[in-house]
Amino acid sequence: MSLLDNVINEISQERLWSRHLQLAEIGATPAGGVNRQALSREEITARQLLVQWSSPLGLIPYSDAIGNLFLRYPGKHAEAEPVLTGSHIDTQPTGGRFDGSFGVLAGLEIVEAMHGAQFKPERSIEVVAWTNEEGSRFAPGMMGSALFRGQRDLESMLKVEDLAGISVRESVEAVRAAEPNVASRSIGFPVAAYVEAHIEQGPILEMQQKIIGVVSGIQGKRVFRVTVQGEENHAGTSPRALRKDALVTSVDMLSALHIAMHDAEDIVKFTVGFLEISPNAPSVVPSSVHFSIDLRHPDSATLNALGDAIPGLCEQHRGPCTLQVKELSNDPSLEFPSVVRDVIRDVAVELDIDHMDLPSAAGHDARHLHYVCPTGMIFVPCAGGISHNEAESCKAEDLFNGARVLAGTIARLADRV
Ligand code: HGY
Ligand code: MN
Ligand code: MN
Repeated sequence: MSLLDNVINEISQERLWSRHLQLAEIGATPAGGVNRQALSREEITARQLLVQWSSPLGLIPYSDAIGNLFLRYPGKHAEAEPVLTGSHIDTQPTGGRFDGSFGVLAGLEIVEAMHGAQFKPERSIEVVAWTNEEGSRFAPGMMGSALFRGQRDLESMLKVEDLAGISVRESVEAVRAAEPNVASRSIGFPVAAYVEAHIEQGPILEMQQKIIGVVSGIQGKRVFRVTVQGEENHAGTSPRALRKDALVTSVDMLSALHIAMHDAEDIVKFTVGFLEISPNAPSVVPSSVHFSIDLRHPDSATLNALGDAIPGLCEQHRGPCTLQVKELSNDPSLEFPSVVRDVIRDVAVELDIDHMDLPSAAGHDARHLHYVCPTGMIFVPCAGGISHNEAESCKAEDLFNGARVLAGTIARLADRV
């Protein structure tokens, strides 16, 4: 047996599964999901558990100024750029047990297997949990990986606040204060390769009865935040002609947007998932509405054209209100390089695991790492393709096979110098 076989044989389905269940207890919801939002008290507890699991393996923990957490498994050449693998452990408020967590726990599992097989790669391997992938508590999402890439400015991200007025800055400070044993490092460093394992969050693998998805790329996404400002008034006394009802205006705007973004083929994905009315009182004419727009399309030119139309459409339908349309992120579609996809596919073939190539309709931190180093992704199925839902569910055996393919892929990439 080769050393690589020894590593793959050390992957434990039972350990990997039980860690998913243990991690899911932190922020567990009554409906069986997880609410562990970015930089929350729950995420602090989850990070401590990761560090605790990694310490018997001799992994060295680091975090940076946005709170990205790295667990380093040293290779033979300390000075060589490391290979990174991981994902995120923050969730949507009604998130599932596997979105993000699988990539981080699979990363931990493969270094545990390497440690067990006494496999020391040429390059160091780092398991990473990126900060605020979901972008639910603090927008925009993928804050940690975007900053790592150098796409955003740290100061402006630290100023972002949640709905309660708590800033990213004070939240990161709380996270890092709770981790006195985690060394500090600066944001962004050279990386040899990045591979992220993730649940598909869509139905294709399950429908095709495949276990591994070799991800070809990620579809483009633009995110907007719209503010409609009207005027608070009395629900019984104010005449319609004098009202500046921010909700009536928003409903009209949303209807126009919905019609404009509709395509018969169902390729355009247009979602308004967040809407906040103020003062949100039954007998008060709403004075302001904030809503989000999540727009996705695999063709960057189409995404650009549709996204560029949004401010004008909103303006046409603003009625008596004032309007602010702010674009929070604009990421084009991308294709991962064959140099990583080929390794993933080769490993799946060698392990005799059913696989297929497919694009990612969801966004991932791998989007940003793509601009740092050769990057790829490994998908495993989830039941019914359901995700961003407390009912999200996966089979232990699929996670196990995903980790086996990840182990082979990372071991190979980390042995290239
Ligand atoms: O919505 C997204 O695709 C991101 O992964 N949260
Ligand atoms: Mn995710
Ligand atoms: Mn998600």
